[in-house]
Amino acid sequence: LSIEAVDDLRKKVTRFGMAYKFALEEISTKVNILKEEFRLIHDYNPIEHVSTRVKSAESIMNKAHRKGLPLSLGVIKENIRDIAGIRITCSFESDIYRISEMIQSQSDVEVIEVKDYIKHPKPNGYRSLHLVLKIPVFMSDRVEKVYVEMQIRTIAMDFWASLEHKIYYKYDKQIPGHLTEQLKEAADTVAELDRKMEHLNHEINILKENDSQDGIESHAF
Ligand code: 0O2
Repeated sequence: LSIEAVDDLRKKVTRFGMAYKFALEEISTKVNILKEEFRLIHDYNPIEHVSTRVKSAESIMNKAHRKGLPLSLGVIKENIRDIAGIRITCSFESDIYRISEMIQSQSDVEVIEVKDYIKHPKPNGYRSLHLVLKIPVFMSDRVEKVYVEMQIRTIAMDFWASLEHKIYYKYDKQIPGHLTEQLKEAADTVAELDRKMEHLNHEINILKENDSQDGIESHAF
């Protein structure tokens, strides 16, 4: 390769990475707007925590290799759809679907895929709602459409997933059978806890409504 060609490639790769960073900034702004506006209108905050990450170059290359893809920017851009990732943690399961609906209904967001691992948990017990979205990023000379993977889960689901993720890598992706079983049991307990918390929240909301009808003030956290 000539010096010019290497320089051109470097610019392309840098620009490639920037588009994902900008896409995450855009989607984070959308989530923050929902969070603040929802708190103002409904006096309630459905979002506990938000984190974003751009997949590392090494991890992108490993995934491309695993999927048998050639190392071309165009092919990677189209086939690896979780380079930009945003994870939203909520208190209750119903908040997950509320947020998902609000994001999906935005006119500049294209919904590519919805994977509902809450209604259909993975065999290991993993539960979360995954959305693959495509959003426009306005660059200086063009509009770049970028895939973003959004994971929405409860605090309890997140607790389970972070432990499972650590164990998965500790045992080099081969979790011993007795741990797999215990993880599945823990996932069932998490699902039961989420159900109980949802029920409690529902009862508290009814009490709050009755209180406000009786003129008693209540404050949401
Ligand atoms: P990391 O380190 O979190 O980025 P795809 O090949 O993307 O089309 P895939 O990989 O099956 O299909 O996509 P899926 O099912 O939507 O899962 C992608 C991400 O969800 C994973 O990213 C994890 O973050 C999370 N996830 C999925 N299954 C599990 C699970 O069983 N346990 C835990 N802890 N997390 C899970 P990465 O790239 O694997 O990892």
